[in-house]
Amino acid sequence: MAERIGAAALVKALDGWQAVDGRDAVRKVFRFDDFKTAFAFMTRVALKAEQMDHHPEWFNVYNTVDITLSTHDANGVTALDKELAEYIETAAR
Ligand code: H2B
Repeated sequence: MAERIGAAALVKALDGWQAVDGRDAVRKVFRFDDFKTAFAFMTRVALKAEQMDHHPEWFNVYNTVDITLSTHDANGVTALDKELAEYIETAAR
């Protein structure tokens, strides 16, 4: 099982991610031009998540994708969340 690195380590390493209150998780809200662009982004992230067997908690309304990352098996933020967050940053550009 992946070791916990904690939300603070990921927040320090990556732009715009914030620690979630009350649990060891990180969150960032992404906004796109429209639904089509947001959903294309989600598709890229979904394929990566399947490859990793590591999945985001996310909520989409039109052009906004609200993403929370945590490793449920570890009950906190691990290197898997960092790897997925790094991918998400490249996929959002
Ligand atoms: N995603 C996340 N974020 N954390 C997990 O612990 C996790 C997962 N575990 N995706 C995987 C799937 C597990 O539930 C399955 C059974 O492999």
